[in-house]
Amino acid sequence: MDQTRTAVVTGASSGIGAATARHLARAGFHVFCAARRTDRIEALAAEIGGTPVACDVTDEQSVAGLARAVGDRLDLLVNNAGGAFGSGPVAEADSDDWRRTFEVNVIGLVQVTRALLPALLASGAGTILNVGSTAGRIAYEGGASYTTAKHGTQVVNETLRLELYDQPVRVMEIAPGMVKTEEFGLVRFRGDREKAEAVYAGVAEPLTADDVAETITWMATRPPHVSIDELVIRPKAQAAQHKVHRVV
Ligand code: 8X3
Repeated sequence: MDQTRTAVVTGASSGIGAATARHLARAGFHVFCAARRTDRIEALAAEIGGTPVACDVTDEQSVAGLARAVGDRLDLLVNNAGGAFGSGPVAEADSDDWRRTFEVNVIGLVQVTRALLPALLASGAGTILNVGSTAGRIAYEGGASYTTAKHGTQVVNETLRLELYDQPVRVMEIAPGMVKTEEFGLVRFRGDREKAEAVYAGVAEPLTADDVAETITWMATRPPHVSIDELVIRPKAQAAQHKVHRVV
C-alpha cells in the first residue's frame, strides 16, 4: 500500500500557498497544487514532484475536477485560496468587490471542503487547515469586505470542528497578521504598488510566506490526536493590528 501522505493546497500559485506546497513536499507529502494559473502550478509541481490541478475554488465544476484528481483518499487539505479585493470604506462599498471577497474566502473554502471531505475521512486521520487572518479577529477601517469575510472563515472553521468532532478529521486555522508577499497588497489596492508598499513601510521584518508555510507544516505534522485549533502568527513588530513598530 502506498503510504505517501497527500495534501491539497489551494491558491498554490503564489505567496503562502506556493511556499506551503514546497514545505509540505519537503516534509514528505505528495502535494496537489491547485490554482487557476496553470503555468505557475505546473512549474511548482515539477519543482516539488507534486501534481498540478487547475482549479477555481469559486466554481463548483472546477472543484469537482479537483476532487476527481485527488481520488479516494487525502490526508491534508490546506484551504489557502483567498484575498482582499478593494479597500474602500463601507459607505462606498463596491458590491462586486464584496461578492468576490466572499466567494473566494468563504464560499470557495466551503466548496472545496465539502468536495474533499469524503477523501479526508477515508484517510482515517485527515486534517483540514484553513488559512484565516488576524483580519478575522478584529475590524479595521477600509477593510470591511475582507475582515468580514475572514471572520466568516473563522466561523466556518469553528462550525466544522463541532460538526466533525466524532469523525477522523481535525480542523485547524492559522491566522496570520502582516505577511509581505508579492501579490496580496497589489490585489487589495488594485495594482497600486505605492499603496501596497506603504502597508509595510518602516517595518523591519514583516512575516514572509516561508514563515507561515513552515508553521502550517508544523501544525499539519502534529500527531493526529493533537489539534492546534487556532494559531495567530504575526511579525514581532505588529503587537496588534493598529500597533505596528515602524522605523522611518
Ligand atoms: C492579511 C492580514 O493585516 O492585512 O490577512 O489584515 S491584514
